[in-house]
Amino acid sequence: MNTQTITSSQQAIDTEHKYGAHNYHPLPVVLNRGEGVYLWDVEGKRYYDFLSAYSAVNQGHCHPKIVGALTDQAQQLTLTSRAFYNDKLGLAEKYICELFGYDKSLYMNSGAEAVETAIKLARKWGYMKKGIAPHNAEIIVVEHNFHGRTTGIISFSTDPDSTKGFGPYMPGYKVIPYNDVEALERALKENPNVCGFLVEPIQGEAGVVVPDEGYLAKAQALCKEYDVLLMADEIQTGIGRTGKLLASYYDDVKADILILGKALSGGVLPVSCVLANDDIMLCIQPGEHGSTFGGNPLAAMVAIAALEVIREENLTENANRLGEVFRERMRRLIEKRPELVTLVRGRGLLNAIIIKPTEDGRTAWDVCVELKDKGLLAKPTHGDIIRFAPPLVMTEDQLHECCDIIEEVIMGF
Ligand code: IF1
Repeated sequence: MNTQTITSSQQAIDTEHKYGAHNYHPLPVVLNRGEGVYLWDVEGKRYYDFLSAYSAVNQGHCHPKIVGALTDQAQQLTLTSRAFYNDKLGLAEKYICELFGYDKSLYMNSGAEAVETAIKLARKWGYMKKGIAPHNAEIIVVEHNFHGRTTGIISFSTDPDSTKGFGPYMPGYKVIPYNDVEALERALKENPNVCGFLVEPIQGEAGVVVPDEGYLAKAQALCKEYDVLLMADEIQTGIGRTGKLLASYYDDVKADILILGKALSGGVLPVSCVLANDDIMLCIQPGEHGSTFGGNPLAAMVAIAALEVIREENLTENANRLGEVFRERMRRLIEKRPELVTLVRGRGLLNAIIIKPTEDGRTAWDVCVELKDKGLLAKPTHGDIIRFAPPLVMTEDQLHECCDIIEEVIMGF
């Protein structure tokens, strides 16, 4: 076998199966090209992308401006480490601080790293500013959270797939139900050593769970009252996806610690970032946190370009408008097949529908396989949920075409 080329989907799947760890169960499609809202498989078949790499590709695949920033900078300087300064990081720090209204930013790479950074920051603040006794800081999190895969983060996951067999788990976390302000108040009252409340404004992995209006605003008020940092994980919900620049803005909330990732690079590189004001961010001193690649000049220029594209192309507004269209189309579909599709929910272009398993045992997975055959890629989750999250550069005509495909599959299922 020629090790340099893959010529068929089956060959790619077999090679991954033989040489790659078996930590995923992908849909059987092998992609080798992307442009805007489209992906192509190795046989040349075109698909609409309705996953956007879990919302990392909000700006569309291979956006020319972002790829341009990448290739320009790649020929100039890619990495210095933070042992020295580079002439691009400051630009990206200034850009993101001004855009989101924070004093300081701290760039990392993956989302999980940014969450770990936020946790360390909240704990440090708890000891330095709130006066919590050493090793006693607690962070409140919610059920069905998804914040990443590190041993620290899975310590407070409630999903057995994420945790089973990976213990021992790290202490210092309290899990409460999502969308439950009373539970939050009880947890805050119960323990004076709480330094942070970590929450997704809309739960992604849980199946696009949108909390009640005012939940985050009430949580913020409680955090203020109990001198606790509100930490918003907007890695999936941020950067235009939900029809606002941040999902927190639906509740007029500005988190004390904001965590971004995914679309911060438009899917071109792993780039994440933590934002906070000086009284929090300056609790971490030189030598106390870092990363070889975090804040590299390549990532800096990519991040600036990725954020500019969101603004220049009005992608947030487009997500908001198309989200309404999409959910309306899905509601009409539910009226036609209520025994199969039971619910549509979401905000902007982060949406999900719930599929009831059929009597002969076919599930959301089989719906996704049929969607794939008809040229639309989406991923089932938790057995009965399908997440629909196309790139935000989609047009209304394209969205209707996609809804037609979904409707055709659902009606024939
Ligand atoms: C995978 C899920 C989505 C995230 C939030 C932190 C992270 C994520 C809110 C960590 C990552 C990804 C991970 C990816 C699948 C995807 C996912 F199904 F697993 F939950 F989007 F819904 N906070 N979510 O959603 O960021 O370290 O991965 O950069 O395959 O594990 P990361």
